[in-house]
Amino acid sequence: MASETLAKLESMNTDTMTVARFVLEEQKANPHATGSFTILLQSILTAIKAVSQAVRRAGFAQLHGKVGVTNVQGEEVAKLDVLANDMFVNMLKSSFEVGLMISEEDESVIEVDLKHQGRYIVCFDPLDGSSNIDCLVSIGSIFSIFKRETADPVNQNEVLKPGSTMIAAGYALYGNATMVVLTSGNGVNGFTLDPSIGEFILTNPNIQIKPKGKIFSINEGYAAFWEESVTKYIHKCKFPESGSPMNARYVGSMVADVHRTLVYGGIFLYPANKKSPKGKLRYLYEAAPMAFIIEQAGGKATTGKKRILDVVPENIHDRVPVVLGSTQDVDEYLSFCV
Ligand code: AHM
Ligand code: MG
Repeated sequence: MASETLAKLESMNTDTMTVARFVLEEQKANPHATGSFTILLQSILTAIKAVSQAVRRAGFAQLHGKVGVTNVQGEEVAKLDVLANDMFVNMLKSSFEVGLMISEEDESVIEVDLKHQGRYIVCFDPLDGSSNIDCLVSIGSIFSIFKRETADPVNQNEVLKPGSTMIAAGYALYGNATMVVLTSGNGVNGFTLDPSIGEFILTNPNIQIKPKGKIFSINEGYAAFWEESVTKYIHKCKFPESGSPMNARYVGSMVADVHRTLVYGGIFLYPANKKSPKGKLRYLYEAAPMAFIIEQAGGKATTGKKRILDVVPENIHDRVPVVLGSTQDVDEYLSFCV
């Protein structure tokens, strides 16, 4: 065999760890597992692949722009928001594993018909970072998974529980590659979509966040409305008593800002301000899943008053202030919150 061909063959990994294989292996290690979680996750990953493809093709397929209506949050809905939501809802329904869904795009809970009902509750933001869609800046999807405690008819109050009862969470980042980051309470792993085979491959095993970072991330356009604790903390990031000032980075897509924080370390803040006393980010499908991932990677996530995962939402679209990232950075922020 020609040496060039041999070299090519040797450089190909014939034993790649796909996300399906990874989850299956985790499931096999649990003697009580039934395989239903693997099926559920598979349906989410299929939705993510479809959304990723739609995001990449949006420019050719007339998928940029708004549809001309506002959602439950009072925000203008983008065409891709609608498409991504439909993909998530349809894939999840057809998995036969979900009883109830909460989507950022739907005012009410989405009950799955009896024929398709399963044991899980999934909350999701099908396309996060809507304001960045049309200018091609990174966007993402976020989801949290809870397990139903009863076989009774589904009830929306079942999901008004602290984030600490979540069994798994993840996000997809549609950036310069598509990556899925997952936790089921046993560490955090990142899988990159290999478009040539249509599979997510384990590329970032056991992600750990640095204890201290060099980047702070906040929308400074709201500085006039910040609480004093935020103003003082951000001032300290820029003018520390000792050492170098921190760098500022803010994408405006939570998935991108959180992913950077996870990979490079530092702190991401979307705190309360005088105009938005609960901040902007929604608990069930933005704040809580990201908090779970950050904690599982060794970081910290707080509202400024309490651990995010200890918050009990009163409504399905509740908002909550979010400060998360490297433990020492978040602790320093907390030292200003008295
Ligand atoms: P969306 O779900 O409508 O896209 O809004 C959530 C997004 C987050 O991704 C991001 O962190 C935040 O809104 C940015 O908001 P702002 O423009 O106020 O800084
Ligand atoms: Mg969102």
